Amino acid sequence: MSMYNMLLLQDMVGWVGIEAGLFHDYTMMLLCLITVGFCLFLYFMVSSGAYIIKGYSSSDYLEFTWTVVPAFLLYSLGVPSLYLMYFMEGASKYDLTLKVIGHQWYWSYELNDFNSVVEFDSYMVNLSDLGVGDFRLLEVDNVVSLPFLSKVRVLVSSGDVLHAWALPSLGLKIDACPGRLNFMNVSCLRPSLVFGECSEICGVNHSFMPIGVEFVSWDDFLSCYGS
Ligand SMILES: [Cu+2]
Repeated sequence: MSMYNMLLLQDMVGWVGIEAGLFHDYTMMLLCLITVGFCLFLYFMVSSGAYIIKGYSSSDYLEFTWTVVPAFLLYSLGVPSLYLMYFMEGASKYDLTLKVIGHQWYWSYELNDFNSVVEFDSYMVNLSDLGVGDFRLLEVDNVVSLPFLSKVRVLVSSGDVLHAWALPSLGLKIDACPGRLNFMNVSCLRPSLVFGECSEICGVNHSFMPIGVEFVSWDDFLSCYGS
């Protein structure tokens, strides 16, 4: 989870998050190289006194370079970006479906793969009810349990206004729009408890509708919700 002194992304627990983290690092590396390279170029140009534009008019070599180099840089960003986009589409077969409905200001969840429908609401735990070691503004009364190392399809919608269901440590975020069903794949690599928050300003208590998901083994998952 994110801490107050963190500068970069959280430790990722899912493939999409890991790939997104790698892409982030790669992009930052390119940006730093370009910035440092450009600053060095400017420095040497200015310090050598060769910065007079006149000397560079109609330079085929220069025009070729400033076309090819940015094109190559954009290409090297675009290819992994497209790869990541299709990677996030994920599998077309699922082990499980979780329905998430955003409300002002709580989340309700539904699992339909069992004999009877499992439905529950998830509210934030009030500050006065927090125990020692609990996370302020992140703890919820009903955590969603999902099996790890499995493909979970999450269907997201809203009962009132726009919300967004986000789990930063999985690299996932999806809008919850009223009258529309969005879906994404959630897959976690190891047992973990992940937190998220509503990521679309949805009203006065927008900051107080956190998301809590725990990834457990199939046995624990089935014993939690029944077979
Ligand atoms: Cu919201």
